[in-house]
Amino acid sequence: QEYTGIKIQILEWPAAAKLTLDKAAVDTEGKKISFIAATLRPETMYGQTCCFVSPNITYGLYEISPTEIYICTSRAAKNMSFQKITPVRGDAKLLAEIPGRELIGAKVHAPLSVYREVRVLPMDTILASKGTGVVTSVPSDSPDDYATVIELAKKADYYGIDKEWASLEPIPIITTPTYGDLTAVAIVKELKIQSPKDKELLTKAKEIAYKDAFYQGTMLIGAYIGEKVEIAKNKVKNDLIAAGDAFVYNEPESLVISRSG
Ligand code: ZZB
Repeated sequence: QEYTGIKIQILEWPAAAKLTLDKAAVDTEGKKISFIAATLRPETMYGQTCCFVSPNITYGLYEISPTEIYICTSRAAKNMSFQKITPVRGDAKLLAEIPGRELIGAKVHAPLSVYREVRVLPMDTILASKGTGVVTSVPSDSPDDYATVIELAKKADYYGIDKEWASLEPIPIITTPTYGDLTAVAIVKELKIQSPKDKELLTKAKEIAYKDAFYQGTMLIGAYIGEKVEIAKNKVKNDLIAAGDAFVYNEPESLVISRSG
């Protein structure tokens, strides 16, 4: 599986994370520190409304260069180390470990998003065994993301977040003849999905959403307005990479098979 690793840069740490980093004596001064979200949909990055981490996963800060640090699972860092992403082959230098729940509320910059600053929010359904353990939220085009932000806004207190963090409007990114301008919103309604726990329905919704956008979709925003998604996808990806905001991240085949089993 080929993902695009999107760099979602930290602008402001939550207090709990700051404490942990201080204890680990991590020097963050003047460094670019980014969550790495693994996505199959780089063309939807205009519509990012938040960045998800799992409250139940421990993340690592990995030194990528003297000035750059990535946040992801250790499993992903190991994979990256065999893809010329870390300085030393087979090695990712761990600077500190940090529990996902301490990262919630961080203020971040998601490249291309129409929202200049977004927040890190919890997503319970993130798998540690897939991607980087970080998921960027595009509620307009990802049924899982839409179901999750609705749940978070509904039960903000329970999740320990500000309701506004989960209440940014989905942005129309892609239009299709079948589902209109907000594919995920339309499919979640059509399948009567009630919560992020409706696993089977969400799997079905995701498949429909992928196919619909890829084969029928046209871009409504960004540098490739009016172009087919099929074509724009790689152009947006290449632009993100050229700008230093993304890189190609491959997942070993065996892991791709095991995650669905
Ligand atoms: C942004 C995005 C926008 C995504 C969209 C999808 C969609 P797949 O198809 O099963 O391989 N993802 C990445 N890592 C994880 C993880 N560890 N646990 C749970 N979800 C994860 O899933 C790949 C997609 O699932 C990725 O692409 C990511 O969300 C999420 F409009 O990134 B995506 C119809 C889907 N639309």
